[in-house]
Amino acid sequence: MGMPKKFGMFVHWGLYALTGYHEQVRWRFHTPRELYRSLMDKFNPVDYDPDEWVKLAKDAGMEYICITTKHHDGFCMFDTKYTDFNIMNTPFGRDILKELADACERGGIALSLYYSNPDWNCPFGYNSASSHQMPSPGDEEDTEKYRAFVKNQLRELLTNYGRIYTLFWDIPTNIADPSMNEFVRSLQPDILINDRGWGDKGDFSTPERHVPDGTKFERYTEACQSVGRQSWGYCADEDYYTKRFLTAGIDKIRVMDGSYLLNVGPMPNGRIPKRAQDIIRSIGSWYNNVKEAFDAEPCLLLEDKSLLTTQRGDTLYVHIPKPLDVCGLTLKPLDVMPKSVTLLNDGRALKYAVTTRPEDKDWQTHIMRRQTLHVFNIPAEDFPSETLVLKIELDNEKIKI
Ligand code: FHN
Repeated sequence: MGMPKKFGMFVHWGLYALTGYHEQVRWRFHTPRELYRSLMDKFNPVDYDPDEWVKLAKDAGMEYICITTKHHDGFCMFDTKYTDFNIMNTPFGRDILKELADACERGGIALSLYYSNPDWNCPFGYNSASSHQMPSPGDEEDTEKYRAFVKNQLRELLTNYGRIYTLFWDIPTNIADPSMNEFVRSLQPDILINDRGWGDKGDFSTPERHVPDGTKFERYTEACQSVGRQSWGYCADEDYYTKRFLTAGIDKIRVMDGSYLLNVGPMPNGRIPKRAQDIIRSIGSWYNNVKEAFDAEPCLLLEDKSLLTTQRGDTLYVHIPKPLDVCGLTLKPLDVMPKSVTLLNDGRALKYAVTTRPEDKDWQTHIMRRQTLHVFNIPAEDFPSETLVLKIELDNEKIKI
């Protein structure tokens, strides 16, 4: 049984968007802290419209939005009393997170929070036990003081913005402190917490930018990926992934009963890049057409290992992540005559038969080998860039192999 919400939109947004390069731009360019902080004076996303973000996500079949409240650079996209390095001290001067939380409430979509353990702005945030650190001259490692700082910010985040679905800690601290997640749960008892916090494996695993092998996840799992390869934050020259690549990954994660968090990086003006919006809409159209195939158990391993299958009662779903070279498919060793075969990608009915194909005839003995279910005229060329999913309805047959 997977996580309650299956598909979400990840949002990496902060001062780094101004550079159009990468969310870790400060680290990559070794930018001194004060110079980077001066970006605050330029951040004024006047076109920010969280209702537009919520609509984009909901129309795509997404059930939650997870936003970076604070990335490694330490800049806070929310009104916090514990550092001046926050959105209220920019020309924009409004609480981005509060406006998103309100839009999520209006739109009936859940809100999740990303919080970075590394904090490059905090003079006592350096953690020699972890990665992604960027101390500045004069900083002093003080884990106790930083832990208190984090708890103070968590209290703000988990008190002031309504119900929070998940907490996405980022970059494990490698410091074992169960009190941190206990503190989180004391403020939001129903929250789900990931495995990147303070020495705690949390409620769910977080494979990132890859699809694990296997047939079904053994624990709650939220896989995350971005619409582009270069960056999670806004990148002006992004290498966007193809629809085929993204739908194949989403399909496999969802077949394994994982959830999928697909990321966009909004621009400095607050709008999600058009290309990213187009990808979310296109992926969403596919997802809405095929998602019933994920409300099913992974099952039946067909001889063709490139095909995935899921089953719910008398309904079998065949997932075809790779491009078809031919428009027919023999589903060995399936030899059950179905009531119907449908292509979920557009709902059309497909011709099928249980038949012996020429390659199944033993020409020496002319003995027909086993009959199998064959599906004809699959319109593979009408869907060159998305994972195809067949829905096969059987007659009170439980598929057993
Ligand atoms: O270093 C970060 C990275 O910038 C991005 O936020 C990803 C998203 O999960 N997390 C870390 C890399 O694993």
